[in-house]
Amino acid sequence: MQRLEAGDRLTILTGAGVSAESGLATFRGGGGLWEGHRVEDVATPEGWARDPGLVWRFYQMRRAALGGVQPNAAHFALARLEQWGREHDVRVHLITQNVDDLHQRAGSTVLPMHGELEVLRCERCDHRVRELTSLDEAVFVPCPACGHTRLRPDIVWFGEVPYGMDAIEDILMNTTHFLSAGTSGAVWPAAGFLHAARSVGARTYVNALEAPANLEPGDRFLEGPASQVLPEFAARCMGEVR
Ligand code: BV8
Repeated sequence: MQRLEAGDRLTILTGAGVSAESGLATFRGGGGLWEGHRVEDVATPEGWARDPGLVWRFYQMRRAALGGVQPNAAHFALARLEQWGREHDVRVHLITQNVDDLHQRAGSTVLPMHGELEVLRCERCDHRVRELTSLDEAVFVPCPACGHTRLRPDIVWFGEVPYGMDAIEDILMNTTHFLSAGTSGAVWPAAGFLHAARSVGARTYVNALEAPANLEPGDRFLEGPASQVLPEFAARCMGEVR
């Protein structure tokens, strides 16, 4: 990874692996979040319609967990890189699949394409509430705008269209460098961003503990924990190490 030059544009996509060392479980592999729960039951609109209480408990547990975790060195490295970019005419875009608030708390500007645990949304009037105070797993939150009985998590479930896709397409078409970090490349359309960046000639880098499903020979694989790999990646981008 050479030092980024003025005019370069770095796009970063993160997944659950970047938050793993902060103590938030990833989705696949041992101890993943989905254990004990079928995806269809807790992360689809059909699951919500079928058993809203189960889905609400699953998300209230994760909303409550945010209060007990902190950003790790990976989050802080990406926030520092964005700040450096502002001072050196390098545009850094951070797109995350994660629904936790750790990138934001580390100081990054984030495009949360799968939504945010902090936000609740009304299915009837589309009113949104950003709060982490209502955490009772047994009590739904009524809509303060229209009185609908229960707000849903403002999370993009399977079968729903991710947020920011138009902006993301523009970002990918103009990127010169792309980093995929902490994602298994199993969920689409996010898994297709690496190939899209490569197809416009971007230099592509991938950090994970093992080769993700969408890794291709042209990608530079940076194996290892994000809390070690990303600070070094950022330092190289900023020319702090050769
Ligand atoms: C859509 C919110 C149409 C929920 C999430 C067949 C083929 C292709 C696609 C499909 C298909 N059938 C169905 C689809 C579409 C479907 C899909 O992709 N299904 C998959 C399972 C096959 N996708 C959708 O439905 C999407 N919508 O397609 O709409 C459309 C599309 C485009 C334009 C218009 C219309 C919506 C998908 C969103 C689902 N919601 N999240 C919630 O979070 O509660 S996805 C969920 O999985 C999370 O967001 C998570 O981020 C994401 C991906 O998981 P990862 O982040 O990658 O985490 P994972 O555990 O898998 O991997 C961890 C990685 O970290 C590993 O690589 C590991 O090595 C690494 N790691 C671990 N520790 C560390 C580490 N790396 C570094 N350091 C560490 N310490």
